[in-house]
Amino acid sequence: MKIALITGITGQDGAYLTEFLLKKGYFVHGIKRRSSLFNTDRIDHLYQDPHEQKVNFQLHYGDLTDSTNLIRIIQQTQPDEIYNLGAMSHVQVSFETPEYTANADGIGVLRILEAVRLLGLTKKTRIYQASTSELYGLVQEVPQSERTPFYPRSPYGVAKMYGYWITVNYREAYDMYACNGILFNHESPLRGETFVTRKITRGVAKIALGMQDKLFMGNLDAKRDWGHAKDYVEAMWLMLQQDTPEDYVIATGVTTLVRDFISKAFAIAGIEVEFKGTGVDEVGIVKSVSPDVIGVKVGTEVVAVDPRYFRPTEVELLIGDPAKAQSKLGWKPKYDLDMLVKEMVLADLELFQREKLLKDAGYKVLNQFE
Ligand code: NDP
Ligand code: GDR
Repeated sequence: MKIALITGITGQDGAYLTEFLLKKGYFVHGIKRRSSLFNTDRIDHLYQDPHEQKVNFQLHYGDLTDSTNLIRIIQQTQPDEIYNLGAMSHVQVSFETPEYTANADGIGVLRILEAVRLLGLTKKTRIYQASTSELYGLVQEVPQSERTPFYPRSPYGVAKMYGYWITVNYREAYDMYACNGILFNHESPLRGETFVTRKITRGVAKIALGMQDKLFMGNLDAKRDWGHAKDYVEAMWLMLQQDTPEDYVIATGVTTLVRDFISKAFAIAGIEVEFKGTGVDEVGIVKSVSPDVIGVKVGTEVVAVDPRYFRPTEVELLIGDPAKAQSKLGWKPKYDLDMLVKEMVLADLELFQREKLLKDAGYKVLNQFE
């Protein structure tokens, strides 16, 4: 039985990758952070009682900023594959917490590589590093490939650039099997609520159900190459199954404006929105509504711009060239953007329909401080 160790197991990709590896027959170890509330929602359905026999999934407390604990966990688990997905992954938040981001997202990668080297596991353990299209930052060329120069535009991107190069350096210096997956944006119903796609699909669902009036957005002109996380975790695994370790771009090759993602999401909920105005004065107005939508009326303003969500330096355009992954890994995404948006909007409609039903039935969470 192969053994995998996943950092960032409680995140979006960690959840999909765990499910994928368990199906392949792996024993999966995951590192979760201690938090004051439960933070394992995304993987609770995979939980196995450690008192049972035949357990093949186990969580360990840890943090990428603590090498002592990484060395101990790697020593205890002796993984064949490490997937380093843990990171402070929000670009805008990295402007607020730049030093922490550098520590977790940059030096954290070094800690993993060094732990494997110090423990004498360089020939046994293969390492996947979660690199990112944010490395490209300010546009140098399109589409962006493995050969495109980097120009990161945020503390997150800069920290990830260190992670990228230290992975390449350890591969070359110590002959380690270590790969960078340069993944473009990938989303799902499990996406964190403050990333743009999930913020939109949650907002659209609430607006359609009459639970929210408006969606306040940042830069509507940004363009992203969006794929589905389920497809992308398969690419991570494929990278670690090759004869030689290499770096790969994982993307769909299609780019879309934030504004168009919003229109698509509203359309799934039965609401046609048209955009008017420019810059901070741009708004999205309801043009038509299908008869079963109760929450909105034609002519209502449902999208507005709030400059609070603008970034000090923005990445305007991302579009990836997945040719190498297609030819060498045989990787091909199963989802396109329309399938992704539909899955996300329907999942959020279901989520908030349940919440609304409870509220309408008079259910109220008791607040001990009231
Ligand atoms: P999420 O934000 O959903 O998950 C991040 C995970 O990292 C969470 O489990 C989080 O724990 C954990 N984490 C955060 N800080 C630390 C730390 N100091 N020590 C240990 N664990 C930590 O991200 P995604 O699943 O979307 O992304 C996975 C990885 O891929 C990240 O490294 C991200 O930067 C990278 N990436 C993501 C892309 C995307 O579009 N999704 C594209 C390209 C790269 P907790 O749950 O406790 O917060
Ligand atoms: P990104 O994702 O920065 O590409 O990083 P995000 O979804 O946060 O932003 C995408 C684009 O949308 C614009 N935008 C907004 N973004 C957010 N979050 N909220 C808004 O209200 C809003 N309005 C417009 C942003 O300015 C940006 O241009 C993600 C993360 O998962 C990283 O960890 C990963 O490395 C990259 O994708 C690839």
